[in-house]
Amino acid sequence: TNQVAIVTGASRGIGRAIATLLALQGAQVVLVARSEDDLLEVAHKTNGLPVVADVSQEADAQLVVAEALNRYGRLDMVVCNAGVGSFNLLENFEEAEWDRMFDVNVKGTFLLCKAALPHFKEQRRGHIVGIASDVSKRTFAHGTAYGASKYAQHAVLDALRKEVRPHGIKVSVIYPGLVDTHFNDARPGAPEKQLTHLQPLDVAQAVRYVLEAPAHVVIDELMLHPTTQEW
Ligand code: NJP
Repeated sequence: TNQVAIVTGASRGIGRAIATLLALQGAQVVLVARSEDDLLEVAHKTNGLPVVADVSQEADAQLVVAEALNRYGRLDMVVCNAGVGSFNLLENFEEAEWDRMFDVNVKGTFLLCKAALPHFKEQRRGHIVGIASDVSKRTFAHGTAYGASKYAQHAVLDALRKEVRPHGIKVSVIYPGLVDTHFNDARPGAPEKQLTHLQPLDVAQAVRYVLEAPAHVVIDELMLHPTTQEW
C-alpha cells in the first residue's frame, strides 16, 4: 500500500524495527528522532523521510506532521514510540530526570497526537499506535518515575480512544515486556538476551498486526512478554 506512517524514536531499537517493517510492507515512513546520523542511516534503508525533532517540543511535533503532509500529501498513522527510562530509588532521582521521562513519554505522546488529530478528523480516518509498557499496568521497585510516566502515557491514549472513536479514528496501544534495545543505556545484541528479552522485531510484528485489522475492527490493547519474564 502507499500508506504514510510517522514513527517516533525511529533511530534505533523498537522504533527502527517498526519503521523498517512498515517500509517493507510498502508504507512511506516519516522517521523521527534527535540523532541525525542514525536517522539518515534508517532513512537510507527504508527510503523514508528523516525529520530531526524532539517529540517533547510542540513546534517539533507540529513540524513532523507538516513535513509528512508536504512530502506525501497524506497521513494514515502515527506510532508514538519514542521513550526514555532510568531506574533508581525515589530518593535518589534528580528532578530533571523525572521531568525528562514525563516530557518524552507523556508529553511527547500528547503532542504528536494533538498535531495529527486535525488531519485525521478531517479525513474521518487515522490510526494512532502507542508503545507503552507492561509497567503501564503494574508497579515495581526503582520504577517510580518510569512507571508513573508509562501509566500516564497509557491513560492519555486510553482516554483519547474514547474521544476519537466517534470520528472514525483508531487508537491501539502495545504493552511490551523486556525488549533488547538501547533502552536505559543498555547494549543490545547479547546472545543470552535472546532468551530473556523480546527482540525489536517481535514488537514491530505486534504493531503490524494491529495496523492490519480490517476497517471495522480496532485492537485496543496488545500485551506481549518474553516467555521467561516472571514479573
Ligand atoms: O529504546 P531505545 P526502545 N525526541 O533507547 C528516541 C518502550 N519500552 O526502543 O532522539 C525524539 O533503543 C531515541 O532517539 P534519539 C519505551 O518506553 C521499552 O526500547 O536519537 N525521539 C530512540 O530512537 C519506549 O517508549 C522496553 O535519542 C526521542 C528511541 O526514542 C519504546 O519502548 C520495555 C526522544 C529510544 O530507543 C522504545 O524504546 C517496555 C526525543 N525527545 C517499553 N527521546 C524495553 N526496551 O525493555 C528519545 O516495556 N527518543
